[in-house]
Amino acid sequence: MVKEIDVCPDFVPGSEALGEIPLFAYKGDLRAEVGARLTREDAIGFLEWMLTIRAFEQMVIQLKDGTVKPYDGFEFTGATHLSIGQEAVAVGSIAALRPDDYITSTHRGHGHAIAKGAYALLGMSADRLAAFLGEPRDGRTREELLPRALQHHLGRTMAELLGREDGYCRGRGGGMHIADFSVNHLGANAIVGGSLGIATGAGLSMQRLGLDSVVCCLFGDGAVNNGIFHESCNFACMDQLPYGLPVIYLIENNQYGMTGQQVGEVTGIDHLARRGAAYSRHNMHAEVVNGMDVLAVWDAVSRAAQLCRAKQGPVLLECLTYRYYGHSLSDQRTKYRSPEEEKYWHRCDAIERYKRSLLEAGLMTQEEIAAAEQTAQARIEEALRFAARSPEPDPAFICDGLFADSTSEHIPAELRTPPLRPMRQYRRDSQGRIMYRHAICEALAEEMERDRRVIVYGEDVADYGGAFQVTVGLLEAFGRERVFNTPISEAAIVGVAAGASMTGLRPVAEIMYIDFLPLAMDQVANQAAKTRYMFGGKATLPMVIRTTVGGGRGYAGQHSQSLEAMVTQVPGLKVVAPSTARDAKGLLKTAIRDDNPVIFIEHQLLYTEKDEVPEEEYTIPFGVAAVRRTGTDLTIVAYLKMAQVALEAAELLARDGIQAEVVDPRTLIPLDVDTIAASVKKTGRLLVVCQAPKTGCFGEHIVFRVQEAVFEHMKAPAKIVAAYDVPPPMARTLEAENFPSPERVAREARTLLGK
Ligand SMILES: Cc1ncc(C[n+]2csc(CCOP(=O)(O)OP(=O)(O)O)c2C)c(N)n1
Repeated sequence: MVKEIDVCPDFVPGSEALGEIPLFAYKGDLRAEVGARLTREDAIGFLEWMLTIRAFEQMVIQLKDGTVKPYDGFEFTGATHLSIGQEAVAVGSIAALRPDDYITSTHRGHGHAIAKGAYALLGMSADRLAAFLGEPRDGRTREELLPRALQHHLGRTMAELLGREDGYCRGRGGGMHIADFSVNHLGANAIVGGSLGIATGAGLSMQRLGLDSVVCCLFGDGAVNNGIFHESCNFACMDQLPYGLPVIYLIENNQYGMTGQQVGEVTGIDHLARRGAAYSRHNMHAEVVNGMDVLAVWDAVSRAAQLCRAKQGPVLLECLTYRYYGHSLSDQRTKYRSPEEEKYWHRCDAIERYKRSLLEAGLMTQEEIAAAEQTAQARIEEALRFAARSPEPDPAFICDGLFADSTSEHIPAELRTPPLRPMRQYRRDSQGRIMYRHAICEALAEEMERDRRVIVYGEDVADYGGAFQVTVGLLEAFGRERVFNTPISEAAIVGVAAGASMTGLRPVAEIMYIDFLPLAMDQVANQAAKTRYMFGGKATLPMVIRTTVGGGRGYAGQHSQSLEAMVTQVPGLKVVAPSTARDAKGLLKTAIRDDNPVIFIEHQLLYTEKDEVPEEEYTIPFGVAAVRRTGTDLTIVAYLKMAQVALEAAELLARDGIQAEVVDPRTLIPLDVDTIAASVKKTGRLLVVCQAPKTGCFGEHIVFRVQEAVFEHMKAPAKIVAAYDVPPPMARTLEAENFPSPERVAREARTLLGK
């Protein structure tokens, strides 16, 4: 489809005006705010939660240095990234959000988790508080339940820090990875910048599902120099979206990465907020905020949330603050920063400053402030007692929570949405066959019609129909709301899918070549794959990443690799590799309905291959291999294009009277070891064909699993026919040598049989 916008030459001299980015614009004071935008309780709550966060982290120091031992023999393990000094950012930002707004957080996220949970509980009814406590309400009022719920929240947070079963993530995440999906905390992230794509995806969900929640993505100054920051901000601002995504990107600028200083060292700018000028015509409403003033942060985030809800997001805020301790408690901060610098920041401590404001405004007395401090301390001590009593996770359940066993197989009929225009029907030939790429398109169209939460996006997939013409017609049928192009931003493509899938959509995203997946590997391996297990088995991520393997066309090292082993070794992903049109359709439909991240690998050399594909509805389950050809002399295992190569090799062998059985696993994770092993038990010999280089290829895993299962039935060592351990070369002769051929497979099979 020809694009609506013509891009014509326009060489008129002029200059780009970037506009101003306000610095420290907040002029309000507490006296004026109370009664206007804040209640007295709100104002006191700011102090209460800043004190609680500080008391929590001071307890971490004592646990680490051994001054506090909750029981004999206690030894602190795990990370100690403290945010002492930064409390105003956590409390000011989260107090400005609604309980149904989302946050993402960082390795320095105790404060974010405490504030998000607390402000969510403060907004809950008595019934919900009782449910949070896991108790019957028994006629108790909200006022009776709230203090216990807040205490339980702190207990669960501390329990996670100590790696206990009652922790928010059942001890699977620890202090660096706390999340509570029930209050829309989408997770702390120990990968610098790791949550930016997720937050952007959550913003996409809000936009596409017509919800008016906003997403506040909290991250450190170090993340601003990471590629995913750029990809996410650009994604959230792109003109193609109906309006900018409702995301507040909040830089918690505590002046240092680990030791790296943003200003004067690792960037060339004075304020990181200036980066906003690169992404939208109004600089993403960027603003620099005094992060040591809880009111200034609360004001900025309140205005940012308003902008987002008014469909004018996203917003970029830079809150200047300081961490009083090192990067972690093991870091020697005096090696890289001066005592004078620390002294200056301590002088504008957010808690002390705010106490003065409360006193000056007559909202609290000295005695009330002292009592609030004692309450905070007592709550943390009680939280520690709770955590220490909580059991350690039972090793017998180590695999609990890796995969969701749910699917969208049974969904309400109202999710069905007919296409805007009828989708083109692919006509079967006289043998009922259609092409592999058309079968994939049919699967996408059927699933989009069946469930309006399914969206399709990727580079060039909309108007053009994708680099391989697989998605042709989907834009016309389902509209740009559900089929859209992305920038060339592989990390954001996957990160957005993760965030969108965690918040209500069922995205199917395309990475054009598997060779480009390494650009997105943090999002694939550390985010999508880990989110469920690491956060205690609670999130579901119904997302599919469709990608392709090439080869055989002289495209050389960066467009011909078979990188499936890069994803099969990451727990938390399912990996599908269909070799026929029928399988491609049935397996893709299963993938879209699965509540787990699926990497769906297609083969470019199969796109025009035809196969019989039923017209009636069907799906194919994961973990069920197909025996493509029966035989008695050896078993050949192969998938994707190699399954076809194996079948051709079997024909060559048959001419010599050798009967090969060909097994196509169809899904690599889960792998149907039983079917493959049963075949080898029968034939006694195994040959695996892989397009990937031999060292570390998935075939090695298949061989290992088979010998583990049926070694005593094997008449000879297994063989692997694979590519050489080199990048795929371009020259015709070299590529032909590298790419396993039927002749080579047949030759190796004969050797295996001693012929
Ligand atoms: C991608 C990545 N690179 C490096 C690290 C190691 N590391 C952990 S925290 C950190 C500093 C992060 O600085 P910033 O983003 O400013 O957050 P802060 O620690 O200051 O809160 C570094 C380098 C990491 N966890 N992830």
